[in-house]
Amino acid sequence: MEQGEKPFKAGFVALIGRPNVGKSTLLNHILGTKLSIVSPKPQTTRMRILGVKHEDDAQIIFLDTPGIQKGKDILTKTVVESAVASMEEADVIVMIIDAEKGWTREDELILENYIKRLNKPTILVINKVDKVKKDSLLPLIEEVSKKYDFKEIIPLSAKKGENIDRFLEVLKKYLPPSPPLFPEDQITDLPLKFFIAEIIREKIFNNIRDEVPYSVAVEVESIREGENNPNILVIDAVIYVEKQRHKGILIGKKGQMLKKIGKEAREELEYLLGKKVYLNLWVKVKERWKEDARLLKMLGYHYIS
Ligand SMILES: Nc1nc2c(ncn2[C@@H]2O[C@H](COP(=O)(O)OP(=O)(O)OP(=O)(O)O)[C@@H](O)[C@H]2O)c(=O)[nH]1
Ligand SMILES: [Mg+2]
Repeated sequence: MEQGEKPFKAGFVALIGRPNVGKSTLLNHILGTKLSIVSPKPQTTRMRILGVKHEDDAQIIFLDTPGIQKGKDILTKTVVESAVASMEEADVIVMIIDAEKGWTREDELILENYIKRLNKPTILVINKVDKVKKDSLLPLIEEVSKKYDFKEIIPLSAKKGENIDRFLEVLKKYLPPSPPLFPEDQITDLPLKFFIAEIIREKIFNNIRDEVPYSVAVEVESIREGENNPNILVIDAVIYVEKQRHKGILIGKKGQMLKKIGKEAREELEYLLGKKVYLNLWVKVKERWKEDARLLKMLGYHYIS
């Protein structure tokens, strides 16, 4: 390092907030690729998703987390636990709220139960500013600034990409000086089979209404190269549902729904992986899979206390 040059910085940044505020959308926008799945429904993300933003002067390691919520089943406890573990691991916490919804009771609980206790540098992001009039922002900024000693309050739009450059510049201020922690060409630690399972789950979230997506877990059983052709990936995956009637809805009339989900997942995987994909999907009923600790672990939902 030459004299006067700023030191390289690297550190972990946890994206925290209640479900549906746009945490995963923000991560994807920053990385410029789809890494974490997104849907209009709450409780989409179920595991911590690590994404590395490589800059000339810093490495920002984001931890996208499941929305914090109350729930009694082991799955819900496990996913919230993974958000808490990410906060504990982080150098900086980014709490995200929704500009349109304002400061809600759930936001208050996250602040009281987690952020205040951890007492780490915390930045507040007001997301979805594209959905509100600019003059409604000032009162909200004033309101939230009284809640806690946030290091910064940054309004942005994860979807439209507004004000994200400034957000990244601000974040860097709070990262510790450190050499890079990940190799230059690595953007995640998510194993391919979990990534594929997530893309399939996203298509289910985006195609099926009501409670069915919450009844679903996806397990990729095998990924292999095509015989005589390494540019083909053959993927076998099982979709678990809790109830027989969920299976019927998922498969749809004459198998149309499962076909549509399979097609959308295959097309996106081909685009993201740059390979031709054969995707074989099976649907199985497994009652109470959300309570099955062994299966949860196999599905990548780890933090069981
Ligand atoms: N208009 C608008 N919509 C947004 C913005 N950011 C996210 N959304 C939408 O909000 C919904 C939820 O986004 P996600 O990124 O899945 O939210 P999340 O916080 O990761 O949700 P969980 O994983 O369930 O905790 C999706 O329909 C997004 O398209 C934004 O800046 N503006
Ligand atoms: Mg998410």
